Amino acid sequence: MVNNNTRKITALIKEKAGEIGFDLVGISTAEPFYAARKILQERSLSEFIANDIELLTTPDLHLAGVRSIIALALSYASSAVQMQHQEECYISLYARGKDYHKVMAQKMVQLSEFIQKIRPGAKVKAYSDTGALLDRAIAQRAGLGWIGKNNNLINPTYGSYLFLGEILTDLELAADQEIIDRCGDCELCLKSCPAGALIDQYHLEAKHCISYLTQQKGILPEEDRKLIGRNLWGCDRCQQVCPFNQGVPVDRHQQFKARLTGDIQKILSFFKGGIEPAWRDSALFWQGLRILKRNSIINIVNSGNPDYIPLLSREINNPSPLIRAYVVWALGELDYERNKTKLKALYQKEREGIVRAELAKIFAGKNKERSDDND
Ligand code: B12
Ligand code: SF4
Ligand code: SF4
Repeated sequence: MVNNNTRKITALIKEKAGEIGFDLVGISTAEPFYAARKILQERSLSEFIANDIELLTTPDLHLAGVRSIIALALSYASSAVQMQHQEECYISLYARGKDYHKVMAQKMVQLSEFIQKIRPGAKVKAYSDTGALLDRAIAQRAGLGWIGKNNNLINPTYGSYLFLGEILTDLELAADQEIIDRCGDCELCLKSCPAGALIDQYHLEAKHCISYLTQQKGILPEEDRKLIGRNLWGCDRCQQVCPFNQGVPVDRHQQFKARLTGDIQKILSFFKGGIEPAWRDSALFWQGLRILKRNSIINIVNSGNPDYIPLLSREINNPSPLIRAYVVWALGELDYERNKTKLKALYQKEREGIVRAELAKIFAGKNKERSDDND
């Protein structure tokens, strides 16, 4: 039963959230997310989230006695929506500014402190992409938007370029109404996904998503390298085409203003201890420099531009076997004839299995081409 006192506290918290700078705030009840639980039982989850469906859908397992969840969102919509002319590869909007985990955490601490000031002893626990809870399902129940067919949470005013977070609390707060799904007959996102990762409405096959591939560690199969296309980090295609992202307010937060541009030469010139702070301080750095370099090399191959060969050749003795493996693959792909002497010499001295495997694949492929030509 929501009484006047509950309404008053809820209003105070919402007002404070606005003052702190959150674009959206709503309240969700804290019952388990039964509908999501059912969906998750039929989906394969990526390794970027805990594989524990109970934990993912039961707020009480995160904060004993939880009664309400304060759902929060910050817009990162930017004027730099498409790939810019001078760019060699695309960086998703969410990773062009300051790391949102830090920005969200700082603002959520401010709001949590306020809650404990007005209600001493109140329990609070905050997450933004950091917990084994479903940020989108919580935001949806709190009325911040609906989950679209592209799987993103969409708000009618701000679209889907939103970072989500939540504060669990044992306070009783007045819950908001859910927003009805407005996707209607539209299927633009499904039709535009370059990887075919949206295998059905509301169904993302995470392992095919380009965003997933650019974050996955290690050696990727060749089909996945191709799928990455000209994306250095993440992918925004299914959001770019969404009608609800057209004409939304942009550049609302200084911290998320696009600072990074897809500059392959710059990334390949970085070395451990010599990375520009704006790059280190972005959400794209969480898998480390090696993965960024790997993605740059994949982008070079996908550009098909042999002008990069001298730049790549400088990396042939890189101490990381992962980088060497991708460099030899790239040299073979861009211009085998021009690089074959170099590659064969390398095969004689290379001891690392992953690099030798890439070299062996190149030679086997070329031998096959030759025998096919002779048939
Ligand atoms: C792992 C992860 C990924 C993985 C896998 C994502 C996935 N959907 O499986 C990868 C790396 C691919 C990824 C990509 C992206 N991510 Co991500 N990711 C996460 C993370 C950590 C967990 C999400 C997860 O695995 N959920 C499990 C899946 C099954 O649940 P779900 O995505 O909510 O799916 C719901 C719908 O499918 C819906 N549903 C299913 N069937 C049906 C049917 C009907 C009729 C309806 C209505 C609904 C419905 O119910 C499901 C459960 O709620 C969350 C943070 C968090 N802790 O929640 C961020 C998060 C979801 N990611 C975020 C972002 C920004 C992105 C990218 C846009 C980044 C980019 N530009 O590259 C892309 C978007 C890709 C896309 N189209 O979804 C934001 C989303 C913000 C928003 N507005 O929605 C989050 C919330 C992080 C944050 N706190 O801001 N991500
Ligand atoms: S982020 Fe890119 S690859 Fe992933 S579902 Fe959207 S359009 Fe497809
Ligand atoms: S592109 Fe269309 S179907 Fe996809 S999320 Fe946006 S409105 Fe929904």
